[in-house]
Amino acid sequence: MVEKNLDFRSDTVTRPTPEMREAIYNAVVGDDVFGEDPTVNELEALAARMLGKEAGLFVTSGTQGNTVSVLAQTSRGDEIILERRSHIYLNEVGGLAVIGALMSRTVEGELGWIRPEDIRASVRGSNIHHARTSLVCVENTHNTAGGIPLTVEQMKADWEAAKEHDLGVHIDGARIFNAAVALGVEVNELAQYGDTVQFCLSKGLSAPVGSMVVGTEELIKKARKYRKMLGGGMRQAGIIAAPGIVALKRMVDRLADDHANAKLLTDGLGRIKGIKILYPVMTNMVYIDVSGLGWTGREWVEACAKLGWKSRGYTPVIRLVTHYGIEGEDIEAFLEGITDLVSRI
Ligand code: TLP
Repeated sequence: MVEKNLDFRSDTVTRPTPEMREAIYNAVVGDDVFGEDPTVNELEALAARMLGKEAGLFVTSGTQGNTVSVLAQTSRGDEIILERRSHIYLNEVGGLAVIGALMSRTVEGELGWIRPEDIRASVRGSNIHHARTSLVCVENTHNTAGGIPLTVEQMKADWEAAKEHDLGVHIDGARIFNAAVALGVEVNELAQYGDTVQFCLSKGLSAPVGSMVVGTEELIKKARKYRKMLGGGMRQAGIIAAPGIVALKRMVDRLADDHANAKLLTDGLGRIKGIKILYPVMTNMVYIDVSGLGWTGREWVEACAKLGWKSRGYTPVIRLVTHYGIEGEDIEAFLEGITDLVSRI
């Protein structure tokens, strides 16, 4: 029986499954800073294998994973290319500048995809006045562009443009498994186009804590050192790595249910006059604009609360995320309730 979690705010709210809780209890642990935690080592090897990389690193969060990946591939004073609404640029507390002393060169993507010609056009030349361009960061799925999965072809095109200029590529793949499931491809087909890939265990995959970074032995060695610098040497971390192993073994295929529920939600909300669906819904995110109802974001949040749901909205544009703990019948009940509330405006 799945514990209900009627919360549209994010897939970060997912709670560990009973199997994860059992794995936590039974985890064999050691000191991970000495490389001696067998459970962490197993998780790192599993993640690397699944994504087709040489090595893996367990980190505390997506933000820490992105930060150590970027640091491993850049030097102070470099410029890096990012999509204008990427999470690394917008939502990671300016760590690039503060920790990496890096400059950001942002480009406008096409539904989150950085066009290869924009990579080529953004690379600095050898002019003595210019910073060195060293890295491109790609986000898949792209969160603020509607949870859109970038295709293998799109990833390949960006990779090729980057490599023409000897740039590194980092994939912020917080939800790369959602992308793979939605596209019907193996995750390593997407991951092959990143020198480093960060993905989250604690979002749709429902582990309570943590993310992974995967890449070459050399890059992971550097990233591990930066993780230590940032306070991410976690000692008996097998306790939190154990549910990550369950996440990778058991929770990937079910992401298709979250995507189906997002579609169900989209179809229902799309039938309500005054609610506008903002992006194609391909994974577990639905962005809507409720201003056509005459509602603010706050009024939407209050309406959801009346129905027993948590939602988040600072503006009339709302992101609804489906995840473990939300079933099709919950979405149907929500749609019935919200349709009724709207009809009484
Ligand atoms: N995203 C969170 C919030 O920070 C917005 C969410 O609710 O979606 N990359 C991407 C694409 C992300 O969406 C997130 C988290 C991260 C990185 C950072 O992960 P954490 O929160 O583990 O540091």
